Amino acid sequence: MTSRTLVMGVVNVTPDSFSDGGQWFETDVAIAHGRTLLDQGADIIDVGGESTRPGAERISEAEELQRVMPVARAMIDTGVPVSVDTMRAAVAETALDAGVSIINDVYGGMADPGLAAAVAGRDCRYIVSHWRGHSDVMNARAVYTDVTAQVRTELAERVSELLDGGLRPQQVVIDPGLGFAKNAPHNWRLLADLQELMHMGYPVLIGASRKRFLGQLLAEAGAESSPGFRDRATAAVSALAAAQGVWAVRVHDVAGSVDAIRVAQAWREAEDER
Ligand code: PMM
Repeated sequence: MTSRTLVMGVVNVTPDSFSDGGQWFETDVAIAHGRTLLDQGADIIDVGGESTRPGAERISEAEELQRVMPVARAMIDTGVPVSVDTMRAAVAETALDAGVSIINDVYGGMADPGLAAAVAGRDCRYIVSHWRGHSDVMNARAVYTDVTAQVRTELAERVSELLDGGLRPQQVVIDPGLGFAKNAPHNWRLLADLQELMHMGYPVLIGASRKRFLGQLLAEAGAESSPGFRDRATAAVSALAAAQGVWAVRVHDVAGSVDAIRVAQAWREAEDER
């Protein structure tokens, strides 16, 4: 039987994320939100303390730990696999010591060269995203002649450097980094070419949830398009990505994607029975 796509539910402990900014900033509220996502069927909880929003200010390591660790610990206590969204080696190490099973680095190890060493030798997965620069420069770097080929090549180079740094292939998950140095046509092209990423031989994670390219699609159709109205479009991406066999989707609204993936899974299983 084909394995089901996993749902990674997002808990952003930040005052300023674009999609859910500030809503879960208090520790207790963040923990309660994580439990709600679990009740809704999340397979993994992703805890992040630093916003990747364009123009977002960097926070200190101490502040990041203070935001992330209490929530990560509470989630680990529930027994669910926990992922920590960080670009800092020191945060990754503290998180791994506490029992986190996935380090989610949207910077693909490029923001902190110590990250590869921090995760190598540990019993964890490492999500390597395609990344071309911090939010202040990423729009200027959204220039490609063939986005899929270039993202593939750049991701392969990153992975190979990380493997040279001691990471094991079984730890690697790749992510095209939708919206990071990519405009809407780039994101759609990468989704349409998902099989080419899958052929790289690593599990693939897709993070489309509430992103601006979905807002643009809805706005063009005259529909409500602010981040809070992008969950149905996100669930549609989850269904289509699951139909392609991706390892996981990272979403804010878990319930919608859980149902979407149930549909995709039933459909795939019926195909397998042929
Ligand atoms: N997108 C955001 C944050 N973290 N992690 C991965 N692996 N992939 C993504 O696409 C991704 C991510 C965007 O920020 P948000 O949490 O505020 O939506």
